[in-house]
Amino acid sequence: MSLIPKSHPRVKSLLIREKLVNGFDNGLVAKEGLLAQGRGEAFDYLLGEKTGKTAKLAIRATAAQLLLAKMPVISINGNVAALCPKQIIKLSKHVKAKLEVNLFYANEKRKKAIIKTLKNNGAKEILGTNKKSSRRLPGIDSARRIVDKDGIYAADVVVVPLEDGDRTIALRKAGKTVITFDLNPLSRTSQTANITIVDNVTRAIDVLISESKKLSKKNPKYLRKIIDDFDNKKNLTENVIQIKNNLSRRARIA
Ligand code: PTJ
Repeated sequence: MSLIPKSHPRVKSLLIREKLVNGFDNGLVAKEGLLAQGRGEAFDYLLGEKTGKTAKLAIRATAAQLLLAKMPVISINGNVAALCPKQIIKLSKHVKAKLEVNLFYANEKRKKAIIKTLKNNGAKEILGTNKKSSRRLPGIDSARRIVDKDGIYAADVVVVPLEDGDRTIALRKAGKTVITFDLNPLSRTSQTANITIVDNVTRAIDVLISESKKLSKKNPKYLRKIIDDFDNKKNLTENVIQIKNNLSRRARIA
C-alpha cells in the first residue's frame, strides 16, 4: 500500500519515485538508477512536471520515425523496466519494434528480473539474453557494448530511454537513428540523439502510443515530412529557455 497521501500537491511525481524504489527493492533497478531518478526529478520540477509543446513535437517526430523504420528496436534498462513496462511493450507492438535488454551496470541477476517483469507484462520475444547472438558495438567501454546481432546491432532506429552518452554517440557512429527520452536537455545523450523527448518517460510514453496510433493511418510521405520538419537542436534550445523562464518565475515568487 502506498504511503503517499492522495491530496499531496506533487502526488504524481511521488508515485513515479515510488515505482522506482519498488523496482529497486524487486531487483530491477541498479543503485545508480536511483541517482538517475533524482537527477531526472530535478529537471522534471524545473520543466513544470508536464508534457510541454517541445516534448509533443519530439513525440510526434518519434512516432513518425518509428512507423517509417525498417527495423526499430527499443532498448530496455532497469529504470525503464521499473517505471513503465506495460507501456513499453504496448508501444513495441504498435510500431512493430523489437525489445532488447541492455544494461549499463551489467548484472545477470538483475537482467533475469527485468526479463521476468517484461514477460509478466506481455512481452513475447526479448533480445539481449542469448550469448551466442551477441556482438560488440565499437566505441563503448561499458557493458552496453554487448548487443544482439538480430536487435540493436542490425537496427536502423534505436530507442534508448534514460541513457548514458557514450552509447548514443557509438550508435550514431554506427549509422543508426537514435531516439531518447531524457529530462536533461543538456545531457550528452540529449545533445547527440536525432530525436530527444525531454519529458518524464512515464508521461511521454502514453502520448507516444496514442500519436503512433494516429499516425499509423498516414502515408510514408506525410510521415517523412514530420521528420524533416523536426529540428532537435532548436527543440532542445527551447527546453533550456523553458527551464530559464520557469526559474525566473519561481525566483520572482520567492
Ligand atoms: O539499468 P542500467 O544498468 O542500464 O542503468 C540505467 C541508468 C539510468 C542508471 C544508466 O543508464 C545511467 O546511469 O544513466 P544516467 O547517465 O544517469 O542518465 C540518465 C538520464 O535520464 C539523466 O539525464 C536523467 O536526467 C534522465 N532521467 C532520469 N529519470 C528520468 C529521466 N528521463 C526521463 N524520464 C525519467 N523518469
